[in-house]
Amino acid sequence: MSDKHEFSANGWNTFEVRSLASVVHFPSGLEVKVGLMSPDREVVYREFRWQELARLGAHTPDCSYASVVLQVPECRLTVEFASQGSNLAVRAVPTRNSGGLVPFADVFFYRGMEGRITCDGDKAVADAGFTITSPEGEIDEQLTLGDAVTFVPKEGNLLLWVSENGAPKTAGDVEAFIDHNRKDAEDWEKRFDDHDLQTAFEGMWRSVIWNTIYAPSLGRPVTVVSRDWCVDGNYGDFVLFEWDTFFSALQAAPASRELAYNNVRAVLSGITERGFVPSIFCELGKSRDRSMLPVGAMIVWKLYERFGDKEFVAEVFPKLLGWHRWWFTARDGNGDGLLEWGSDNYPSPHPQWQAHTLQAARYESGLDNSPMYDDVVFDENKCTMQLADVGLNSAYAMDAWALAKMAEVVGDEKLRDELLEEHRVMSERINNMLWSESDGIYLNRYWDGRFSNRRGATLFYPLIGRVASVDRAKRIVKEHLLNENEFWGEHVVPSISRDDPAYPDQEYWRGRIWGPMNWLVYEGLKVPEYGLGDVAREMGAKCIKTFLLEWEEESHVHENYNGTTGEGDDAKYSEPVYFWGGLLALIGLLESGKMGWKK
Ligand SMILES: [Ca+2]
Ligand SMILES: [Ca+2]
Repeated sequence: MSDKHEFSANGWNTFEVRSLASVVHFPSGLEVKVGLMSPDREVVYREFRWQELARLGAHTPDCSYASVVLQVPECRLTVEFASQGSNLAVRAVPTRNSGGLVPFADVFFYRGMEGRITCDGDKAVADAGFTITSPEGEIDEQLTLGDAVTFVPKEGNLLLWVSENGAPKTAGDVEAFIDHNRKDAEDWEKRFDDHDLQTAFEGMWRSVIWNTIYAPSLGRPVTVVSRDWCVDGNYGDFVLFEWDTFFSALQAAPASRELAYNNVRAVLSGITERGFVPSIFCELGKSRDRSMLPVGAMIVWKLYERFGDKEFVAEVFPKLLGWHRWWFTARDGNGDGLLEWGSDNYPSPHPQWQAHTLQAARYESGLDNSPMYDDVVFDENKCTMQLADVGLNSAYAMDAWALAKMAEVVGDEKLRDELLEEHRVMSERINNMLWSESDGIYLNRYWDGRFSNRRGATLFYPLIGRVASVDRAKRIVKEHLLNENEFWGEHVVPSISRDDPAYPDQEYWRGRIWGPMNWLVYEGLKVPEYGLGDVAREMGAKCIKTFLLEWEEESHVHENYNGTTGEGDDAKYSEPVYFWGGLLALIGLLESGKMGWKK
């Protein structure tokens, strides 16, 4: 494990949510933002979002190097940032340039941060002792917006050099500095000899680090699902969905322990007064009415398996345990010992979020429009659905199991035994009440006793929850997961069975493939006692293939993928660079056995 380039909240990084072509220095707040202007120096582009993305380049956690290729109608623009300590070099190179556009750089202080920058001949000086120069460039006072200083090249490409009390450099020096850091970053990123695995690793990691932004209202950097969601959206300057954010930690872990920890800490900092991690935590507030699938303890356990860090387990354990204990105070509406999804009667900070409705309870499931909940009644008095959910109950059992492992790590054997007993009791209930012998699978069950026949991939969660007996696990996998009329196929695992009437919708949780769901199914196959390693291997290979289709073609890491074709862009609701599509890559990489992760 290399921590040569370990992530830090301080230093230069691509933390500015408003543009992919910018870097900010913390704690000073100095920012450099690259834009494009016309040959007669009219600004044409000042910010770049996912829509302008052509290729996400290499990016070390500490931003010793980061590059991105952008595409606008007139040209392609390659932007590179290289840093070492407080020093920063920037290079922006347009190609295929039909409009003759010229790159420029605004240098200013990040919104809300104190700082002054002034021109001094052909250089600029900024608070905190920074000197900014552009070898073979000049300052253009006409272009400048507000308190910025704007640098333009005299001809050709833009080069910029920022240093703390440092001397200006020649163009050759700056280019050599950038080239050196690029080579070093490529060496750092190189993990696999196999081309497909290496490419998948790059996509998985880059989708995380490029979605890591600084949120002024949170006062720290954090990985958000998709950075564009935090620009003028419904959430404010950051948004942390519960399971998404824990998964961002899992996905960051192969490249950066500190970013993984940072994201776990950030999501846990949103815990509500009642002790649960809210479904939504953002600048506008929290969803105090609801939580989401409890994956936190299992993911922290996975981080422990990778890093062996007892201190971190001890740090987060009390919060995870408190959240675990909230579920039965609020989500067993009919008192039968099984949990239902729900939403309490708390005001919603945003009209789109809803609260105390069936839709809000569906949001708690994380599976917003899953056909599994099409015919369910929301019980307003109990604040839950009138349906016991296999996925939720199995995740609760998984949570108890993972917390028991953590209790052992922190040396509390009594608590460990209590949690193991809780896991046993919960498993017994699920086995007694949610198993359908005639169907050979666990099924969601209405309060009136009927089984629901809407089959989602959550019905495989009794494996990762270690709820299923070996016989039942093998039977579910053989008869359902590997059944091509239901869940198996070229691309796996569809969120709803292929023979469900809603599968052809291919819209969101109506049939599409999702990284987090796949990881929960995959890890179930890896439970040693089940002996399903062959199926896991096949699944790993399929996941890599699906992931590479979009990543290699368009640098896309999709929110979700078509269950039949593996496409990402064919649906209205599938963000193009939403990090957790990278969990498909992670599954294949874990399966390769070359990831440095204890199994
Ligand atoms: Ca119940
Ligand atoms: Ca595509």
